[in-house]
This record gives sequence, C-alpha cells and structure tokens, in this order.
Amino acid sequence: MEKFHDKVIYQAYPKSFKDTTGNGMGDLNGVREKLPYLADLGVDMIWLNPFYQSPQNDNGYDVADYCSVDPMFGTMEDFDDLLAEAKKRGMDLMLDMVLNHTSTAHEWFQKALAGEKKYQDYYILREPKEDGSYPTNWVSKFGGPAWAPFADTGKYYLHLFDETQADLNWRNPEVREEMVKVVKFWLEKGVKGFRFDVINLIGKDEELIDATDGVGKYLYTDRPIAHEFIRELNEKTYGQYDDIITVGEMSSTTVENGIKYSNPEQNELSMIFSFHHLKVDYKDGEKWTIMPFDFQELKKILDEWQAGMSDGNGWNALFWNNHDQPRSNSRFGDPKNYPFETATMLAQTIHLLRGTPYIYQGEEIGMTNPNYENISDYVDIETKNAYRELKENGWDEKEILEVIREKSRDNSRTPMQWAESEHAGFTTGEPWLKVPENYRTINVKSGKLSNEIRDYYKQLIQLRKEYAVISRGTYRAIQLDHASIYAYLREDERHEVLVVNNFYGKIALFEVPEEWLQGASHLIGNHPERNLEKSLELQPYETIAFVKKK
Ligand code: TEU
Repeated sequence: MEKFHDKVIYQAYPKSFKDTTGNGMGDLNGVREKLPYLADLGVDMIWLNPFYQSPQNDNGYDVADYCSVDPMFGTMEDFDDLLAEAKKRGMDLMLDMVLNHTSTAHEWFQKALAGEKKYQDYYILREPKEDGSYPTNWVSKFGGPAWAPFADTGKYYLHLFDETQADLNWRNPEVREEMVKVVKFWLEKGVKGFRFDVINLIGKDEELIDATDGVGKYLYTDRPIAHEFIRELNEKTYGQYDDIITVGEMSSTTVENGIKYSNPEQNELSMIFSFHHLKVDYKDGEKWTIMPFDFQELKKILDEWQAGMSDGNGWNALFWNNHDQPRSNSRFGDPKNYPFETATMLAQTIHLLRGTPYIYQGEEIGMTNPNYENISDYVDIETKNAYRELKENGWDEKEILEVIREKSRDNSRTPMQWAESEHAGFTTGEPWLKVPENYRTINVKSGKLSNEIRDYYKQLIQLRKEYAVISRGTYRAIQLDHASIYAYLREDERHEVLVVNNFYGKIALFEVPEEWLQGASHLIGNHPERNLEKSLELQPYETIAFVKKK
C-alpha cells in the first residue's frame, strides 16, 4: 500500500477562504487562522490554489514569479508560519504548480519581448501561415484563437488558456531546469504535496499542425513526451523523497494514460484528477448548455475509471468539486428539499471508493451555487469570455445568465461561509465575490444543517483510516444499470463493504445480493440505522453502507 492511500485532502481556495486584513480577499494568515477547524475535520493535507505573484487575470493561474507570495495573500514569512503551524497540527501543504504556462507579466516573457533570444526559446513562438493567418487553427480553452501576436515581431505565441497565459516550451532543457528549480524551492521548505496544473498538456510536438477538428486538443493532450517530461521532473525533484504526494490535473485524459501517469512503477505521479464524470451535464459535449445530468453515463464513467485504474494499478483522485466546477449539491442533487441527504450521499459515494478523496472548501458544510441575479456579479475570465461569445452568437441576456448561473466557475469561488454575521464572517470589508444569500443558515458557526453535514464528513474521513478495505480494497460495481442507484462492493482479505447510493429524490428499491442477507452490519448511512433485507427501500438521496467480516 502506498503511504497516501488512507489520506484525505482538503482544498482551500485562498482568495475565498478567510480574509484577515479587511481588503475583501482571503489570505495565507486566514488559512492559518482556520487550521484548528481543518485539524478537527481530520484532513491530512491542504491543497492551496496559487498564491504566487500574479496579475490575477486567471485568479493566480497566471504566475509572474513561481517562488514568491503575492502581497495580496501575505508574505513569505506568513507562508513559512502557515506551513510550520500546519505541521504542528499534523497536516501538510500541497501547492499548486502551474508549469504549463506563465503570465505574460513573468520576467521571462518580458525579456523575450525585449528581444532576448534565450527567453524567446522559453515560449512557443511561430510564424504565421503564408496567407498571414495564425500558425495553426487551434482554439484556446477560454475561447478564441490559441495564438496571439508576439509584439510587433510578426510572430505569434501559443496560449492554450488566456492571452495572458503563454505556454512554455518544455522541449527546451533550460525550461525544464527552471521547473526543477521551482519544485525544489518548495520541497526544501518542507512542502509535502504538489498539484500539477494541466500537466498532461506540457508536451507539444516540435511541428505544430492544423487540427482536423478545428480545435486541436488531440494534438497537444497526453503526448508521449509529456510522460517523459514528468518522469524527468519526478527523478530530479519529488522522486528523491519518499513522502511526497503528487496529483496531476488531467484535462480529458484516458484511463490508459491515467494508469501511465499514476502507476508507481512509472515514476510519474501519485494520482490524477480526471474530469469525464463532471461532463455528464454537458449537452453535446458543450459546457455552456443546460441539461439534467445523465446518471447512467455518470455511473459508466465512474465505473470505468474505478475498474480500469485498479486493473492497471493506477490511482484516482476522487472529487465532485473544485474551484473550476459548479457546486455538486446544486448539480447532482436537491439542496432545496434534501440538503443533508444530497450532501452526504454525494460525499459517501466518493469517500468509499478506491482513490484519494478531495474536499473542496464549503462542501463539508453544504454550500451551494450562489444564483446571482446579474451578469456583473461574475468575475471569472472564462465566464466573461463565454458571455461575450454567447452574445456574439445571438443569445439574449436572460438565456446567457441562466446558463452562466449553472456553469460558471464562480459558483464554487464564493467566500467560505464561516458565520451568520455580515459577509458570512469571511471579511470585515467588501468581499471580492458576493456571498451567497443562504449564508445565514449554511455556515460553520451556527448552521445546524452545516454542522450535521460536517459531522458526517468527519465520520467518512475516519472510516478510511480505520478500514483498510476502504483505503486499499478492490472495487466492483453491482447492478450498474439500476435506474436510480449506484451500488458497489469493496473487498480486502478481512472485510467486504457494500455501498448503496440513491441519486434521486424518490424512493428506490434495491435487491440485496443473497450473500449479504446474513452477517452484515450497518457501517454508515444518512438515515437511521437498519438491517439489510431482501428488498431494501432507499429513501430520497439515501446512502447506506454495510460491512461484513470475512
Ligand atoms: O484548469 C484546467 C482546465 O482544463 C480548465 O479549463 C477547466 O476545464 C475549466 O476551467 C472548466 O470549465 C486549470 C485550473 O484549475 C484553472 O483554474 C485554470 O484556469 C487553468 O488550469 C489554467 O491554468
């Protein structure tokens, strides 16, 4: 068993976690202030989104200096204090490494612009086509062409994300050495985890060509050379330690590649985030659409990744939420009528699977999408670009607002709801993003419901530590084609666990397998404890797990 198999990781989005200065934005001291809260929850590691110097065009994913702290988040001393204090409380930090691109405000890009050849080779610069059009027809993930003019040189630079996020040229050994230095810098401080942003995109081909689909993803995602680059980084940095946890963020990867990235024998990463299960409410694969989630598809994907990664000895990061996703309660459940059941059922589904669970701030207290009234309430760059594009495509304001309300990344970036007091106790100033209206009932301090949900999370976290079957047992789905239930079995040499989750607000019947009718006991559930019977009647959004000794 790998050391990290019984760990649970908490994601704190520093800008929205806790403000200690009154400027309306969260900071590192805010995370430090809340360490007792996180220790009490029982998590082992805290993933912090980027807090490095940055113009904040993409909330810190546009890094201007990898080895610094942006003054808006505090100082390097604050970071050191946070790290030391977290360790005292038995927790480690996981840092976000955005190594695919830098901000165009980064010194390297600025020097490149000033004409320094050395730094021009740090980026991906190309001549336009003979007819003067972009070097390729690739599309940026945030909309529009993936190329922008490189000052007045006549050349273009590649940006798979925003124009202010220039892709680095990993084929250049000097770039790879710079990246090694960055990772070492944080390792030497005592950081024990790294989340590598879009790391499966770092391997671009030498020759860049037009995409037959007019988009280009397939030409730069999961290239074999990306694996080589990751192996090299591993060998030169975190691979030299035996207690570092790494997770690669994999934009639309495959199980086959997922295994390569995370099988310990490959010496790449500890685990990966894959996103296919969070696209089951994309109509025709398009994000900016509204569609009820496709439950059968969701189960198919979860099952494929669970079984596939297990067969190939890969390891999944398990999650419903992060800073790029709408809140799962709003998306997959009914937070209005069944807030407790929804939150706990979703949590249990993930926490009892094979992999490492991630909790995104606020998930543990039942936070939801904010349902803003105005387009001006949104600040995310992807949302703003989408707004512009949808407008250009002739959508009316109301339609656009409806879809943005469901899908915007700001849905999860709202301030953490600490208390029923003004601005949810997040700040004494004006919060940078509006606090959802439900903070008076959904909050850490006085929210009864929030407390109940959090207690449930605590139990789930502890179960992973108590039962090896949860942290490392095998996985097998049962009755996968059930209309409203996702059920699975976990097994190791000592125990078997049966987990049954009702994903709908209606009663659902589950035919319990014969061998479970005797000798099984209740492990955890979001309804009063009861015994297994042949035909188990699950209440709306009920989740229930049983355990059997072998
Ligand atoms: O996200 C990568 C990514 O693929 C996103 O485009 C994601 O799919 C999208 O936000 C969902 O609509 C990472 C970071 O998590 C994200 O916050 C950054 O904006 C992005 O990389 C660029 O660094």
